[in-house]
Amino acid sequence: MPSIKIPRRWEIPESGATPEDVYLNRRRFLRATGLVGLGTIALGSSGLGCVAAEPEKAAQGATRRIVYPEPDAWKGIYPVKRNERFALDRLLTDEVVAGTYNNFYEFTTDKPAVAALAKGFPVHPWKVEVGGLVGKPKTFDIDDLVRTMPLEERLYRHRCVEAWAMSVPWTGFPFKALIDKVEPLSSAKFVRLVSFHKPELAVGQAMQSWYPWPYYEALTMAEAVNDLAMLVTGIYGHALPVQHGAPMRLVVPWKYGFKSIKSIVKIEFIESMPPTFWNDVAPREYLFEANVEPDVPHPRWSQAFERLIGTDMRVPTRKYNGYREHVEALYV
Ligand SMILES: Nc1nc2c(c(=O)[nH]1)N[C@H]1C(S)=C(S)[C@@H](COP(=O)(O)O)O[C@H]1N2
Ligand SMILES: [Mo]
Repeated sequence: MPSIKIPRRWEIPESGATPEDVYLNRRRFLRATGLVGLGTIALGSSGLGCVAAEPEKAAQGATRRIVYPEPDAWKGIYPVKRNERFALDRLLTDEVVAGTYNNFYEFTTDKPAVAALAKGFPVHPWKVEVGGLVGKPKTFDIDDLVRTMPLEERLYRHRCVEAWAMSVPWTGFPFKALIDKVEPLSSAKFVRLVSFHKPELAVGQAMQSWYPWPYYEALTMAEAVNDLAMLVTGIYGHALPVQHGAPMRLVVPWKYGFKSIKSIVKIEFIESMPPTFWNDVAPREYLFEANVEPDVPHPRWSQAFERLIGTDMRVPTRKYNGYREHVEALYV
């Protein structure tokens, strides 16, 4: 079991924020904690109550625009060529819909509020430590990864265990390309991935201290080197916005979304099956394997159908999320 760290302090992410961002973050924070009423009273008594309607409009505007990180080092990288082998049988999800409906508990459990709370979270510079049972452990700089790895765009379905789904154009490279660089030993049977731990900047990590931060996930080696498993650095022809897991996240589209860990800082090759975040939090509900299985209900809801976000459509869920031919050999 990973050690449970108690955050020492928390604050609303303000580094590099404009006054409007700060205001927005406070409102989001108040809403996320159910303190909106109190906040309104406080604002009213300090004489700011009279402008309450305007910032609410600003808040809406701010969440309708997706903020893509654009450090100089990534200039000219996106968009990249699409790999037509990964086609979709359904429409792409609207970019703003996907970017304003996020699961990223480090910021908040309130999906529409993640983008605003994540805005300004520093994703550059960023390092990813890759080690464990490998011949060539190495700490990679994200700038080197996006410059040297074979980036391609793929259209993938995404199925959250909560029974909503989307289809998005990810940009990234096969996980296998990174694995090959570090030369895993034959004793490596699993690969474990870890997200950042910054409760001073990620208010959800600070406030929800009962979760075993940082977020951690894992795959078997065979899953990690599967053709579909991607390390993703971009979406919709841009660098990943923070809410989607900047600067680099995993995408394993035949598994429930919680396996696709965001904002990775560490990748470790190990011998035996490690614990994973959601399996530790609720072992009856979230399994290590977590393959999309329409016939296996969650203890509290059916997994037979999924809601396509941004539409009124409810469609049948497919085994392995429609990727049977790519992955079924892994599970015989
Ligand atoms: N670090 C981290 N990674 C995470 C999560 C999270 O809360 N923290 N949520 C997961 C879940 S449940 C889903 S459905 C997807 C959502 O990705 P999206 O916001 O890009 O759609 O991210 C996954 N990766
Ligand atoms: Mo999810």
